[in-house]
Formats: sequence, structure tokens, C-alpha cells
Amino acid sequence: MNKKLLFNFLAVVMLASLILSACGSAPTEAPAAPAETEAPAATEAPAATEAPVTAGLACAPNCQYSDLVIGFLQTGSEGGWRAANTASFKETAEQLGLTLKFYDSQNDLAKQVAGFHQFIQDPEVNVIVLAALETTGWEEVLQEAKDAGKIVVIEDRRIDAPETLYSTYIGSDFALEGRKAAEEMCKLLEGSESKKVWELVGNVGSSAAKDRGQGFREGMTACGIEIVNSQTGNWSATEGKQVTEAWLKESKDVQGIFAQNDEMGFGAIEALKEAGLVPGVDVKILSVDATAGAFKAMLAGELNVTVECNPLLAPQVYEAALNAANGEELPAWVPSQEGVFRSDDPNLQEITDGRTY
Ligand code: GYE
Repeated sequence: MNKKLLFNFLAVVMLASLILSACGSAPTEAPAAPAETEAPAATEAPAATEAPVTAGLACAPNCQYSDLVIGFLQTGSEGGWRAANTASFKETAEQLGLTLKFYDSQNDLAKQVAGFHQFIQDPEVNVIVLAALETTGWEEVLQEAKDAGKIVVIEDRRIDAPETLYSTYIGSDFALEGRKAAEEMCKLLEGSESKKVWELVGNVGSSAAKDRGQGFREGMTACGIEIVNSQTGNWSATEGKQVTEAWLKESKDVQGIFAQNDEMGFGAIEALKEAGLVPGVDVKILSVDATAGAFKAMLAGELNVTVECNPLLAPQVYEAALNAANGEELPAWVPSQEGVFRSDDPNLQEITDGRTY
């Protein structure tokens, strides 16, 4: 057999063997995948807390106010609204015959958290009431309180935490207050060619500041208000005045000031007067809270509007605590009912005389 013929024969033989081996190893049916087994149901990661907060106290279902020992974590004493809120809790505790342990957090978040732990460890305390300085950072301590069998009621300021970690929240709809403020500022600036507004913000981490600011921004679009300055005055008259003074050094082209609480509004009023402007006339002033000082400023014509924020929450809070102590499930939020007061109200003096704070 000549070489060429031999090479071709060998090539054919090799090719044939390759084909046969390939076939031979033709992948067999891939082994049947194991019969589809039900994937194990993903076990739900246990929620931080699954059961709603309905476990009552040992005295349930016959707990009385006299059975309650309430640890109250107050923000501090930053102004008229806070003083009225504190008075409501102390006076109502006496009227109802419950025991109140009052903790002043001095507007310091670390102190407020420390006070919370203190009440969790206090064997006498069976209910904890929190007026939160800030919206975040409460989940861990709330879980500890729940594990310790303590009832928690949130008052005044809402928090960002699972609703199963506390019995209820009793406080205002701050976003609604912000929308009301914008609606009133639109009325005050009606007909004004320019609608530049300065905003004095409360403690920036607090729900009251966040939600009032959001509500105002939602409402102001209706009339073309423009917020040209916004800065915290930390709820205080001193800081509200300092911030307004700094703005006035830059420009006096402002038509309205939205102060997120009365104290900062009072500071703005002082700054305007010292700059030679007439508050309530040259610049419209609107604040929130409706404290006694606001009615005094409206009667003097220096404040145009105050949007009410009710501080007298203790009766509702204590009733909720008692119901929770008796194992009742409560609504997640009980919003306060509130109004608006204006300096041009013909009955303003009578309304002022009838106010309790
Ligand atoms: O507006 C302010 C106080 O949380 C609603 O806190 C409260 C606010 C109030 O410092 O005056």
C-alpha cells in the first residue's frame, strides 16, 4: 500500500475511532436532576418582635391607675410648650393617683437613652413614656423594655421603630401642622409680588421638625412661596434671634418667616425690631404651638398666626397606659385635635383669657 493510501487509511481509522469514542461517551442523559423537591419553605426570619404588644401587667384585667408606676422620659425644658406638657403629666398623675418618676433628658439624646435603660432596670416601673428627642435609634432599647415586660407609650413625637415594640403613639400630626402653616402663610402673603420666606427649624432630628418642614413644603406650592433661607434654631428664642440677625445682615428682602415653634418666632421678632423692621407688618410672622407667649405677641400685633400643637397629652397617655396594662390592643397612633389662631381674630382677647398654657 503506497504511503498516501496508508496515511489516508490511518486517518480514516483514527477519525472513526474518535467518532465512536465520542458517541461512546455521548453524554448520557444528564442524570435526571433530583426530583424537584419542595424547596424548604424559607423560614421567615423571626421579626424583631412578632406578637403585637398586648401582654398586660400582672394586675390585668383589673389594673387601676394606682397600680401604674410610670417612668416618663421628657425631652428637657426648652420652652413654653414643653413646660405645659410637663405640667400636664405631673398634675394629671396626682389627679389619677398614679406614681410618676420624671426624668429630664436635658435635650441630650445620650442622657435620654440612659434614662430609658434606668427605667427598664427599675423594678418598680411598669410603664415607660417617651417624648423622643430624635426619631431614630430606639429599636434596641424598646426590645429590651418589651422583653422586660414593660409597657411603652410614645407621646408628643413619633419615632421610626416597629409598631409592635410599643403600645401606641399619642401626639400631633406635625405634617398637617406644616400644611396648615403654609396655607396661612399663603393668606398672609396674598397680593404680595414677592413671596420669599425664611424658615427657622427645630431640632433637625426630631419628628416635629422633619414633618412640619415637609408639610410646609407640600402646602407652599399652592401660592408660589419660595423658602430662601432655612436653618435650625433648636427650638430656642436665643438661637432663633441669632439666625435671623445673620440673615438680616445679608438681606432684608423677606416677606414672611415660618418659625417651627413659638420660641424661635419670638427670637425672629426681636431681631426684626432691632433691624428697624416692623414684625407682623413689614414681615409676616407665623409660628407653631399656640402657647401663652404667642397670644401675647399676636395681641401686640407682632405675630400674625400661630398653629396649635396640643401639649396637654397626659390624660390620653395615662388612659392608654392603663388600657395596655389591662392587655388591650391600642391603635398605633392617636392624633391630637388642634386649631389655628390669628392676630386679626376679633375674639382674640377672649380666646387668650380662656387658655390654660
Ligand atoms: O413644637 C416645641 C418643643 O415636640 C411638639 O417641641 C413638640 C415641639 C414643640 O420644643 O416647642
